[in-house]
Amino acid sequence: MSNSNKLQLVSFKVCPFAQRAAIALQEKQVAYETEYLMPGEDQPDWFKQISPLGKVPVLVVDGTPVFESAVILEYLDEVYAPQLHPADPLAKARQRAWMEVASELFGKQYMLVTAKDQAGFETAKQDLQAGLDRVASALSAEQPFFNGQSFALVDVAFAPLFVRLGILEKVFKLNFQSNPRIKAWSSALLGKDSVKNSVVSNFEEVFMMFVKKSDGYLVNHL
Ligand SMILES: N[C@@H](CCC(=O)N[C@@H](CS)C(=O)NCC(=O)O)C(=O)O
Repeated sequence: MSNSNKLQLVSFKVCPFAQRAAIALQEKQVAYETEYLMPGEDQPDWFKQISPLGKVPVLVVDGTPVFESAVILEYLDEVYAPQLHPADPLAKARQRAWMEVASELFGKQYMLVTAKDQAGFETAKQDLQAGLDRVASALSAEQPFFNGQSFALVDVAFAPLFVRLGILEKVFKLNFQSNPRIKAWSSALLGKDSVKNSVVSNFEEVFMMFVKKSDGYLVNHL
């Protein structure tokens, strides 16, 4: 175990997968540098060499690249305290599985923003709501986090979704949080310093620029 690795996070400012890594680093109070690339551009050769799938995030640990956000989270959780995954293998397996659901919902949220027509927008909205309803049924009855009182890696995985939904709800008068348990979870996640400090200070502006640039049904009709 080493706490003195030099860490560099390669990221896009709007990427929810990259935000996960930043939240875990913040939560564990680990020093790191962030290198922001621009989405949709031909990326530099050094990035192509360290990212086999051509995607962010990549966490470079003393020169060794680690890619895929869930893998990065698990690496950070093994090396840096506090441990955020449950120790019990079954509880851990279950939460890893729900982290995959979060990734799926990032995709639905992306489709909500980028859908070009009403049908695509409505489908994405329904899929997102249905997904949130499924997640609600998996949450602990005890509030506020996924497991109740303790903030876990599964909460890290979902938090970027709620950051973006919060902005979309405010700007476009949408409502994805009619379920009180989801609402309490979302509020608790958005209130955490690690979540607030995991994005650039003008994140809402940056995210809304991405929404406008997407030129979808959402920005043109709502
Ligand atoms: N499964 C990957 C997904 C990462 C991903 O989709 N990243 C997007 C940005 S949010 C990306 O880099 N896409 C390539 C591009 O836009 O050029 C993970 O969990 O890290």
